[in-house]
Amino acid sequence: MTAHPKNIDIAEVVRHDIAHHFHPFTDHKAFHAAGGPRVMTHADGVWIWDASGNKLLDGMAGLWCVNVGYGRKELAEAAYRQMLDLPYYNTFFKTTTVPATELAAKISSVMPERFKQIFFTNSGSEANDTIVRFVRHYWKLKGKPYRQHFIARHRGYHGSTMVAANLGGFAGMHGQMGTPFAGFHHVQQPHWFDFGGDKTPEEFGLEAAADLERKILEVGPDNVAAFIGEPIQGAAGVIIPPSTYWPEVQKICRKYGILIISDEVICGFGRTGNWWGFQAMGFEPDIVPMAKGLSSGYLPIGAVAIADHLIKDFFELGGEFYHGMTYAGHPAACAVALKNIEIIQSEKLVERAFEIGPYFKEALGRLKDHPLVGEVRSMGLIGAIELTCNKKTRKRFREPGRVGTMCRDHSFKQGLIMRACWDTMVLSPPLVISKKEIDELARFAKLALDATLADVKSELE
Ligand code: PXG
Repeated sequence: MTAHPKNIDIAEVVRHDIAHHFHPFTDHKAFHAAGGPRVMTHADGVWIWDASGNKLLDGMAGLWCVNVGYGRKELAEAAYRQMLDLPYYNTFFKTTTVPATELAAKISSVMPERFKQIFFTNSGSEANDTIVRFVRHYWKLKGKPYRQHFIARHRGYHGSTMVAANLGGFAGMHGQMGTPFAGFHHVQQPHWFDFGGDKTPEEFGLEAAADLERKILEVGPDNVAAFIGEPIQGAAGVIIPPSTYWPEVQKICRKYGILIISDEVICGFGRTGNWWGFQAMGFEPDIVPMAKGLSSGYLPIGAVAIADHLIKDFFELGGEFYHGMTYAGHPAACAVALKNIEIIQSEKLVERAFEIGPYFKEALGRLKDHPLVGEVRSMGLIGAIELTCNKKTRKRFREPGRVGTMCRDHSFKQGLIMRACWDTMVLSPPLVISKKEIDELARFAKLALDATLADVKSELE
């Protein structure tokens, strides 16, 4: 597969895009000044083509989501068949559809025993909104209406709806959305590279967890409803916490009776070489939001899994839960997600990510000696390359994000889609990536680093 078979008038698409398309997370002035969008047209496996015929290795699986890779006919067929049978029906008012019910059962079957009930949404953001609604009502039912506060991490990412952005710890998002909601708090992220100083990663992991306890005591232990965290923070730059962090967080939450929410929107469905990130990190959550890898991005869908001990009281005492979206449990999205999980199971993609993880780590490890690289880290098929102007002290370049963006742009030119989270280069390829493709990925990344080095050599210390 090379150029797209259809004849596309790229110039016209770009013109229309600039004239009419308001993009998410985009500085439009700069974007338009740079000539508008790169138009993606088709993809297969780990490869994606743009309208000019450039072939790129998609090191980000779209936006951390195309776990089974591109070009899966079975998923297109599942949507097609379901749309002919029943394109839409709701799951309100005591009705269901076959795919919605089958998918709920399937998700439950790949989770620990206690997760039997699944609530459907259309995205990860909606999943996290749902959780805040659920948890606040839950604590009222339990006779503790004061447990309303949520604690999350600085630079945690939990979505872009108002509530999800409040849970998230992105100062830029908070700054634009008006007064942040009361009751959302943020604590130290377990990012040793930036904040660990002279401590060992293990010491720093405990220190980051201690910041959670400090915040709990500040808010008042009885006022805290839940702690939410991504097992590995994705959008913050693939922050893999030190081994001491999550077990300590769990201990602290249990000590004060605080619920644990494991945001599995990126880590779920095999990304870390385990079905769930909480299994990789060794903790046991009460609530699990998921999206992305649930359908490998082929159709939009999200979900929330809730443990039995919460569900029991909620169903018994809660009455009607006044919450739900028109497209919750959309039949076509559910049919695709169901088939997607079947593919993950039949092709053993979780086990595959686990087995190929060390090869990915070794390939990234070859970049460690590069003058720009302060650290590389990975787990399963998610990884990061930290850029620094001083390898010894781990100092960052001036103007966060400037050098990362350069590196990302060079990476595109070399044929690799690698994303920059400020000055951390991140990778999260489809779980079907082969060893040969991992070698290519590392080779392209090295070329991108070399080209970036040529631009910033004078700034190295
Ligand atoms: N939780 C996590 C951990 C996420 O990564 C969401 C929730 C929200 O999901 P939806 O489906 O509402 O987008 C996400 C989404 C980036 C980037 O720049 C990451 C996400 C979304 C957009 C951009 O890395 N993650």
